[in-house]
Amino acid sequence: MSLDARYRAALDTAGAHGQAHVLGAWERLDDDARRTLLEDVERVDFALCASLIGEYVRERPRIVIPDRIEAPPVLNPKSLAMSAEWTRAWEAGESAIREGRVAAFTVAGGQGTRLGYDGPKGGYRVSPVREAPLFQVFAEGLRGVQRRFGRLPRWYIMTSPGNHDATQALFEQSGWYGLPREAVRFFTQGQMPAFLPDGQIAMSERHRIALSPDGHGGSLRALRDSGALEEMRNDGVEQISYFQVDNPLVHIIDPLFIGLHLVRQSEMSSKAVTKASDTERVGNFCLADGRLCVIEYSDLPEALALRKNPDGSRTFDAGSIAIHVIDRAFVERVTAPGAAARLPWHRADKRVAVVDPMEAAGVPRLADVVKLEMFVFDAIPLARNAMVMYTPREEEFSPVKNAEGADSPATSRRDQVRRAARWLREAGVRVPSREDGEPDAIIEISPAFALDAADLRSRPLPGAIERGSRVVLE
Ligand code: UD2
Repeated sequence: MSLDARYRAALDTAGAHGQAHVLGAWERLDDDARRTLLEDVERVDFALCASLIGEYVRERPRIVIPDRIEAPPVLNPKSLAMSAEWTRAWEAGESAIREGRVAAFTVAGGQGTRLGYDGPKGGYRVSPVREAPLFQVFAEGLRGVQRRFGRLPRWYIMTSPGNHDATQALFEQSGWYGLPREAVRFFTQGQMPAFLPDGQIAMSERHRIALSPDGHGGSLRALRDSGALEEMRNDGVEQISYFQVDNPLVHIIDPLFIGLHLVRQSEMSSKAVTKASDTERVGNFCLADGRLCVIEYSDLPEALALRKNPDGSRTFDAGSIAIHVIDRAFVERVTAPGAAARLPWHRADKRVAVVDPMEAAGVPRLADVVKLEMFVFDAIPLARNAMVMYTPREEEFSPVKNAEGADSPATSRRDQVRRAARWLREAGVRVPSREDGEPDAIIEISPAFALDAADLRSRPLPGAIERGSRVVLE
């Protein structure tokens, strides 16, 4: 189609939804800028925007907390140890992995602004000795799965238009982090425009719509739109092992978790940690009107966050760490055209530089805008038999989110070393301690070498770690 025909079609659609201003600078743009603008405009679902503006932009959506809200049942896998269900779950999980019915899935489309790192977060060098990037740690986890179960799971990675090329370049430059090229599949998530308070779509430049990723909840429809779901179905993938790009401790494919998901016939299962504080910045598992759901920390009323049980323990104590097993068929169901249940949107208020495309000068000014995102955990209440199980924080959760303080590179490296020391001690290796109790060595265990403490016991190990040394088991 010619540029002019595309322009007329775009103007028709945008105009029909009261957003013709997005093309307001057309006459003042050269052809390159026109092409870029059309690409942006063609990415916008104007009908969807129109349906959301009233509810989420002009009005501030009311966060409705149901009257009947309770702590959910959270499975503690330790309490099942050696039971018949435990044995069945192990068998079911291991066979699913061996038979190639499980794919790994990383959501890596976020903008990672808090860490202050320039580039896709998966390229961040996170490991304590080798300084391996997050993507490498996950790739080694997949190789560990292959070593232990005889099958290399396919790895799906969701990027966003803003970091897609840079992410793919990281893989190319690193030789696909040691994986066969065909084991890794990328796809790009959708975007949503930011809105001015009156509902007008905001422009970041006169030829650019202020677009940002539509949240990790957008991963479900991106799985569908990209063809990944169909590919999974053709390849016999039934379960998707979902995790975020920022947590190097994640057990990317966990046979027991997958097995419990299967024996309990859950469509979407989640891992939780005991919260570190009443108001820790993680989602809270709740039972709302009898259905399992997650309420984000920012939406949970303080009274509920602080609520205690008669014995003094915290009522809402199960924090979401964004690790899930999701049935491929469930994603197909909730993303089917015309599906009855859809994920809600969440509003975030930001202050960003915008331009008025109708003004000849197009000088940027700071403005309040509304961004809309979907969260993947909002799919939990739509799932049959949704299940949540505890995992020890020190075993599986130490994300890199902030440059300093909590959830920073320093705390994540510390936790990687602590876990490595614990696994080694459990395997009978002597690990020296400092006076403050921390391991007196910097130790790194590649997930290719061992996936967990039990796996480590079957590997060739030294008798002791030397005080003050730097050790890598890979
Ligand atoms: C998320 C959860 C929080 C808790 C915590 C655990 C939300 C709203 N909160 O908090 O409950 O589980 O993680 O670490 O989810 N991403 C995309 N596309 C997007 C937005 C995000 O792929 O459009 C990815 C991003 O690359 C990252 C992950 O989602 O891997 C989490 O994003 P975040 O850092 O915005 O979430 P956070 O830390 O606020």
